[in-house]
Amino acid sequence: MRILILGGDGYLGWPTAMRFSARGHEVSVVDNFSRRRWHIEHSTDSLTPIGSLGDRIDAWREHSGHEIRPYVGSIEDGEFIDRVIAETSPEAIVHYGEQPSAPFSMKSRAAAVETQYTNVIGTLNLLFAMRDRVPHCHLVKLGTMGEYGTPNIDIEEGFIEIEHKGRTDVLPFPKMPGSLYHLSKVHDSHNIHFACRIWGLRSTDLNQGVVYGIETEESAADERLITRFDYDEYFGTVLNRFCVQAVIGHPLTVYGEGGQTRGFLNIRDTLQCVELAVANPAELGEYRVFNQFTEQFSVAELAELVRRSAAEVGFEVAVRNFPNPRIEAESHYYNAAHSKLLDLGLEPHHLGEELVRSMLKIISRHSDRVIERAILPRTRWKPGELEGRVPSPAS
Ligand code: NAD
Ligand code: USQ
Repeated sequence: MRILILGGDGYLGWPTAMRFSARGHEVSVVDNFSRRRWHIEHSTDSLTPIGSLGDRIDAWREHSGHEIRPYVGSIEDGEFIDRVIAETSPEAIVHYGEQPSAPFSMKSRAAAVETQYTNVIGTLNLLFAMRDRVPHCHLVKLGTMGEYGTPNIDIEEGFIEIEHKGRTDVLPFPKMPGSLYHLSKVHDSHNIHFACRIWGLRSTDLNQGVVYGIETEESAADERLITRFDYDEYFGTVLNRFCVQAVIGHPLTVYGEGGQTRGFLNIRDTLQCVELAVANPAELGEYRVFNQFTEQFSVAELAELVRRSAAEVGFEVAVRNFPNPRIEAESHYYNAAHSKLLDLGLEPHHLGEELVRSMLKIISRHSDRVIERAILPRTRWKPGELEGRVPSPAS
């Protein structure tokens, strides 16, 4: 198949590009390197030393004999994305090309506007290019479990049957996201659903949980193919952060009570899920939603797992409850359906001590690159709320 990957220089996009390329698909990637730019702006960096996109593509060609075609530019530029779609004529588009961080989206007006502009307008540009150039193409869009928030009822996969005053209908599941980033994904979902209903496009919205892990089959084969791995306040996800903290002897930063429960999955399963979605496309005019995670954990459970696993290999790890910089429920009901990808054949890699120890091992190899100043949270959901309670980065 001709597959276009948006955000192909990112944490998930690069391993996905290699995976499809390894399977013999014709792969093109789009990226504007904004993730690299955001790191430069914050004086932070990926833990893993990643090469430029061009260097990684060269290394992949040398390693596999396969070509990946790069397009450098922003999906916010409608003319650019239209040209790329016309030139590559994709049968499937995997869309990772967005600003993915909740804290980044809450740090300032400028960052919130950039997040919503990149995510919402970028995706809208894409939908128009698809309508005009490749109306049969299947859009596999990365959404997020955080679109739903933490309602006090079971979370369904995208839609819910509602009975109201004696009548019933199947309607989009109510959304109550907890950050302006997560909200941008809700706006995207509405626009994509609209494009399927009105223009007859087809799409799978993958409401993904929090991803952890470093290696995938392809990236493990050659150091030059490693993906980025972030641990800073903005771009590190919780388990990845805890593993880095464990290695450098920083107390694990549990925000608040630690009862916040989310769906999680291994980066290897992200690739499996995306492959399954591409291999089993939605029908023309269909907008479907898969909840993409394999297990639920609370933040406190993850901290305990990391502490236990690290202790076995000689790391003394303290777990500390920090005042929560976010506004979120710290103890709540959470039960989310996630059977659709399993029905398509997903075979989950479950999280356990062995996996955590393998992450600690890789992190240890790069521990001299850790920028400790980037770990403690500075962004508050409600400025002033925690004044004097969130420790300063230096403390
Ligand atoms: P990432 O930042 O590593 O990857 C996104 C890539 O898109 C980056 O390389 C960035 O430079 C690029 N990009 C951003 N704006 C762009 C634009 N306007 N034009 C072209 N390229 C642009 O993030 P990730 O962790 O790989 O996440 C990928 C996607 O998956 C995101 O949409 C994110 O919201 C979603 N997601 C991630 C997770 C997770 O835990 N990592 C969980 C759920 C959903
Ligand atoms: N948390 C801590 N300590 C930390 C970091 C986070 O307790 O050091 C807590 C947060 O308060 C939150 C939970 O851990 O309750 C998850 O936080 P996170 O930063 O790992 O994840 P989140 O902000 O939700 O965002 C990440 C990705 C995003 C994706 C989302 C999936 O960055 O791209 O959409 O996970 S989900 O959470 O299912 O919405």
